[in-house]
Amino acid sequence: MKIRRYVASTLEEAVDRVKRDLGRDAIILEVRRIRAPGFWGWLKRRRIEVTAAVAQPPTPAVPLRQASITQQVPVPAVQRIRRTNPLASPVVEEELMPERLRVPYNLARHHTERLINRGVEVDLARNIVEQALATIPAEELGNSQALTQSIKKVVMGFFPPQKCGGLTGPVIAFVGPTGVGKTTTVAKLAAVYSLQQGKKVALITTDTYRIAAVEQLRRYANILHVPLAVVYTADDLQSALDQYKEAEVILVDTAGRSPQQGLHLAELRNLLASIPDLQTALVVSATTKAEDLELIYERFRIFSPCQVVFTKIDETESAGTLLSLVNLMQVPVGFIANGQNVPDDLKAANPNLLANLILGGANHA
Ligand SMILES: Nc1nc2c(ncn2[C@@H]2O[C@H](COP(=O)(O)OP(=O)(O)OP(=O)(O)O)[C@@H](O)[C@H]2O)c(=O)[nH]1
Ligand SMILES: [Mg+2]
Repeated sequence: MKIRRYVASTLEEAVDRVKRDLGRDAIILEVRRIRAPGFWGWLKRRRIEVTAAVAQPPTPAVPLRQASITQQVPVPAVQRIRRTNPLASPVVEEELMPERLRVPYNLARHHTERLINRGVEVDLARNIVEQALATIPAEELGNSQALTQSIKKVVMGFFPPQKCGGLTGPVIAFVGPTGVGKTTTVAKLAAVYSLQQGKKVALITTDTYRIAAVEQLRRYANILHVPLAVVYTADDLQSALDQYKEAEVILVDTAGRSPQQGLHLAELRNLLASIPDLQTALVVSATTKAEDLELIYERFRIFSPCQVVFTKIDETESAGTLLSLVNLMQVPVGFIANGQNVPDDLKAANPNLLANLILGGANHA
């Protein structure tokens, strides 16, 4: 009898290889979920190990009955696999795992699952926990608190330092997908700069596509007693900048564009490119699905944003998507918005605040 071992990512793949290699008469002796050896192996993706056997071609010296094992087990391959398949059983893992690794493994798995539940992508979550474990001394590997603290440090390290010294101006444009809260954020920041910091503030809007959009910003401008210019063309923009040259901070609101509207985005980029010393902030809602982030990043990177503003933090329990975007763009988070109230629901971001948001507060064990 020829006995062979096959390791593959899926059961189907392993069985295919058995069939190709040993033929259709092969029988499956055992199916196991395995991991790479050592502690790190337990944190990696599991593989499937299939042990299969096939009878050697009969020789005259061996009676045919003994040589043909498949004849003794006339069961279709799939059924045989089901019978011996322990894939659904976590008991196998427990049995296979060395005793000393059981507690740290379960702890690492718990923390990884928690990150995933909070919106962190699977691979990123694994990566964070692996990095966190790497900084913990061996004797502390089973200590949940040590792992919690280490995870927080790793998450904090994901936020790059400020590139443009914060959103200080003189001119700051806010770009981003539709309805994420650009205009509301402009109003909140206008209040912070003018009321709290006593700066001379002016507003410009390029969002002339909807009358209501101009009206929305005009209401805030009137309440705050700051001037507002509505610009339609590059010339309008130039005259508004000339008109507001005494202002310390000029906030520019733009029309929301879906990431699909590449052409409109290019037009907007060309318009904004005429502004000297412009800082651009990308406004993204924390409720954005992880799979949409990549497109947002691809389309809005043409603006070279120097900061991200995360809005609608109050609307989600899983702010982990924030980490994916920052990881993708390598752009610092300047502010987070956690509600509709102008100006109260806006906070300056820092790595500690962001890590708590992602991990679910200080007690995230
Ligand atoms: N819950 C919550 N709602 C917010 C937040 N920021 C803005 N909003 C609300 O989201 C809605 C859209 O806000 P806007 O500021 O008009 O969004 P926008 O990005 O300017 O939209 P467009 O100009 O149409 O692309 C409004 O109802 C805001 O009150 C926030 O942080 N949390
Ligand atoms: Mg708007």
